[in-house]
Amino acid sequence: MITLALSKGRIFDETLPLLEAAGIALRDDPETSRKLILATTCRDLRVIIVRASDVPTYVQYGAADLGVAGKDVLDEHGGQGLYQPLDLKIARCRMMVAAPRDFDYEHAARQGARLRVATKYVQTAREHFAAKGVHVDLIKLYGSMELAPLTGLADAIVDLVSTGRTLRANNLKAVEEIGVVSARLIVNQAALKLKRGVIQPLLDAFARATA
Ligand code: PRT
Ligand code: MG
Repeated sequence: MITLALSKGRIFDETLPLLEAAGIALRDDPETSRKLILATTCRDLRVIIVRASDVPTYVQYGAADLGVAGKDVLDEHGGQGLYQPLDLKIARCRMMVAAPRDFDYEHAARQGARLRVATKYVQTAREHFAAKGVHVDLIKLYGSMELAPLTGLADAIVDLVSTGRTLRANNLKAVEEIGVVSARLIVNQAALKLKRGVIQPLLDAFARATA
């Protein structure tokens, strides 16, 4: 038996078609069922539903053999113990710095300046501003980053942007791109060696489905 860790929402929704392309369907619907372990039509595969940011942890410790996680989540986690064979090219977005529409970011983020930045992505933000030579006071948040500059908590935020509608609705603008983000298939390194017979065909099917 192998275990695939997914998170509810866009990761789950966009991974389903890839599983279907591999000839695998789910026996339960996580949106209506309260089950956290879902059976599939493949006897050797089950799916577990965890928080998006917990997917790398489950795979790192081998509680799940495989998982699907955003590059944003993997960068924050660090990727220890994980083999990253595939960019699934799903759940795409961009990691951006954003600030109030009238904020002079160019001036505020010059070398040697000091900036207050609120974000869920502390590692990513720290590396980005260190590379620019900008000192940052990082304020860790767990959600609704957009509120931070509107309430005076921070000058700017680091967050994911897909359509840009959330920024626009809150009088914010993207001022800098940090990188492009998509979801990756991750595999526990030990599981890949011990269960290659079951895992490899699934990797091949995913690779064909994303090609
Ligand atoms: O929601 P929860 O706290 O449980 O976890 P999560 O937010 O990590 O999970 P989820 O399902 O929201 O996101 C899972 C993955 O989807 C992320 O790790 C990203 O890799 C990817 N992804 C792709 C996104 C987006 N697009 C996205 N737009 N994740 C979040 N957003 C948010 C963004 O943070 C912002 O609040 O959507 C808002 C902006 O969207 P637009 O369309 O208004 O620009
Ligand atoms: Mg979310």
